[in-house]
Amino acid sequence: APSDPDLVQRAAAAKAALGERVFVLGHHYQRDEVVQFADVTGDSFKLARDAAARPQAEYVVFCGVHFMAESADILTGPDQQVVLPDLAAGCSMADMATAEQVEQCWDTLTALAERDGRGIERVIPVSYMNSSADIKAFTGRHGGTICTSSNAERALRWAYEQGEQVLFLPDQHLGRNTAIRQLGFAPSDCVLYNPYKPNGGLTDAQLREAKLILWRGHCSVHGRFTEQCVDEVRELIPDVNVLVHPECRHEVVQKADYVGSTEYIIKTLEAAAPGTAWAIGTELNLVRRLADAHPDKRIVFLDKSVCYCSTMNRIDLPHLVWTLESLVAGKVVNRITVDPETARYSRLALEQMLALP
Ligand code: CIZ
Ligand code: SF4
Repeated sequence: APSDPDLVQRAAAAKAALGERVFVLGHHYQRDEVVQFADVTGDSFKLARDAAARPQAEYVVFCGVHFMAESADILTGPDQQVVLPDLAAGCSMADMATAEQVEQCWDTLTALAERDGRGIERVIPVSYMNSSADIKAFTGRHGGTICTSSNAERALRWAYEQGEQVLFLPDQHLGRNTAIRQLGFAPSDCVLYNPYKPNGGLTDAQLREAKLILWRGHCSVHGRFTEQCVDEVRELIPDVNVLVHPECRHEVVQKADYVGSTEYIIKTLEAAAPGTAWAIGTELNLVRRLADAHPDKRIVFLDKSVCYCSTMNRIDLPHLVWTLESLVAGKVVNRITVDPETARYSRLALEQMLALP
């Protein structure tokens, strides 16, 4: 639906009044009505870095979800205030690993290592960018690294140089897909740790022998694509190229032609020849925008049902207008802050990612 012209005009006026004092970041999964006001767009990692690249901006308005705004707060200067236009914009995947659950898992692994007469240092945490600041800090405290969907292979290879076993949080699919497709692991090298069961629902032997312990988290958007979606689109468009994000389930990734991060998906479509057909397995706002940007290619969504990220979509034009107008009035609403201790250890894990070979 077209945006309300009155709200468009108010957002533009408020943004103009703030000038260089505000920097608006827009994630690729945001609505068009919001993205039109973004100074930069990107995936979660690119936006966190871009936020830090504009130190003169007093206010960083993060049109994305909560964990992304936390990362921006961690990486920006002390005088910059990060604002999330709707505090209910969380991430169901990030919420699947709470600090308490992860500490309990670590206690379980520590106790097992002690019983075996081995150190817990053999276990290296690797956490996906899509996690809370608490989980990033946990990762930094225990000598691990953060990863994104672009560098998960490098992060895992690095981790196996530091230790023998990896605890991968919170997206089981990114962990499994990377280990099997890029590191050549067998499915049996991986176990799934269920935080709602004692010992993760695993035996001591399973926990001890697994090369990779996958946290039982997933993305509710990417997790919806099925093998049937791939079969159906291939039947409908025989020469279609199926391109999916590695947050999709392993069976779907195995059936796809290309697999990669948000930035990879964007670049692949830019480089694709005119007249080619593509079915994309990622969030729908992005797929629609890509289809509009490439009218010379046939770009379809890999599912027949609608598949937005509902929490991303909570950031809409009315929330953006309210946020910007509040800032004009000198009132900072919905500020996201990470406490200094958490920020310090999170930064360690993020810096480790940046130092990956
Ligand atoms: O699924 C997501 O939320 C992704 C891929 C985010 C990001 O920007 O990395
Ligand atoms: Fe979280 Fe998935 Fe939404 Fe990304 S698309 S913010 S991982 S729920």
